[in-house]
Amino acid sequence: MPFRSGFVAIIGRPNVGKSTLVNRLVGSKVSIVSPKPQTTRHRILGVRTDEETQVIYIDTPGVQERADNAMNRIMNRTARTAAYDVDCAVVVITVDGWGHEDHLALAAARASRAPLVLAVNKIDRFARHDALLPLIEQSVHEGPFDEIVPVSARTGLQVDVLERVVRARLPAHPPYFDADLATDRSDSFFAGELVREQLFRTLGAEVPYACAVEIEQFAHTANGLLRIQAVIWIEREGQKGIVIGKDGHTLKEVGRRARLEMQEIFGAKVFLGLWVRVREGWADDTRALSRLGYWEGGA
Ligand SMILES: Nc1nc2c(ncn2[C@@H]2O[C@H](COP(=O)(O)OP(=O)(O)OP(=O)(O)O)[C@@H](O)[C@H]2O)c(=O)[nH]1
Ligand SMILES: [Mg+2]
Repeated sequence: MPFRSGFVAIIGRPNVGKSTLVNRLVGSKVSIVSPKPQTTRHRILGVRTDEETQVIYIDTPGVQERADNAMNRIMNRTARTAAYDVDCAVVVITVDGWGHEDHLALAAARASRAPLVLAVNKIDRFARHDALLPLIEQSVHEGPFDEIVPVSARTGLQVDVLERVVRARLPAHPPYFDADLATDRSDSFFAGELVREQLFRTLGAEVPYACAVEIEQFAHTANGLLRIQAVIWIEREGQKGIVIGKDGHTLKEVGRRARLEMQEIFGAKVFLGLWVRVREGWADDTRALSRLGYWEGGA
C-alpha cells in the first residue's frame, strides 16, 4: 500500500467545537479552546502520522457574519481560504442544528470542491441518539455530503469513525511533514495562545475580543528555566482595570493558569511575565495586526 497524506480543512461557525475536534484527532493540544465564540484567530495545522498515513488537519477561525473591523475580516478570510486546495473538507455543526452561519460555513467548504464530510458535534448532550435522526435527515438534504458522522469532540465518542472517513479520502502521497511534528506553529506562538485562552476563559463577555498577546521573550535559561515575557494588548485604557482586576488578582490568575499549562506542554519550569498595554484600536489597525501576526495580506 502506498503511503497516503493530505490536508483536511475543519470548517464551521464559531463555537461548534472545531479546535476541540482537531486536538482530539491529532491526539495532543495544538489549538486553544474556550466557551466563547471566535476563540481561534489563525489557521493552525495539526498533524497526525502513523506507518501508513499522515493527516494534516487545518483548524480555522469560525465562519461568521461580523465584518465590523479588520480583525474580523481577516479571520473570516482565513477561514474561507483554508478550504482551498484541500483533499477533504469537514463541515462541523452541532446537535443544535443548522443556522445561518452554518450555511455560510458550508458554502465556504463547498468552494474547495474537495470531498465534503459533515461532523455533527456535541452528541454527548443527547442522552438518546435517536433524537438525532431528524437532524441527520435534514442534513442529507443540506448536502450532498460524502458522509455524515455524529461525534463528540469532548468525550471522543465516534471521533475514530470520523478519522477513518477522512483518511479514506486522502491520496497516495509521501508525508509532507516529519513524523514527530504535531503542528506547524512554534512553541512561542503557542505560548501566546495559551495566555489568550486564559483571557477568554477568565474575562467577561466583551474584553477578550479587545485582547491580543505578543510574546517579547521566549528563552531557555542556563538553569533549565523557560523564560517567557508576554504583552497583553488592549484597545482602551478603561479595559486595563478589568484585565488586571482588584489587587492584580485577575491577571495573576490568568498568568498562573497559563504557566501551569505551559509547564506541562513544554516540559520545563516556566517563568511567565505578563504586562498589559493599551494600543488604541489595534483590531482595526492593519499595522498592529501585522505586528501581532494576524495580517496575512489585505482585509
Ligand atoms: N458538550 C460538548 N461541548 C463541546 C464539544 N466539543 C466542544 N465543546 C465545547 O464547545 C466550546 C467551543 O469549543 P471550541 O473547540 O473552542 O470551538 P471552535 O469551533 O473551535 O470555536 P472558535 O474557535 O471560536 O470558532 C467549548 O466550551 C468546548 O468545550 C462536545 O463534543 N460536547
Ligand atoms: Mg477554535
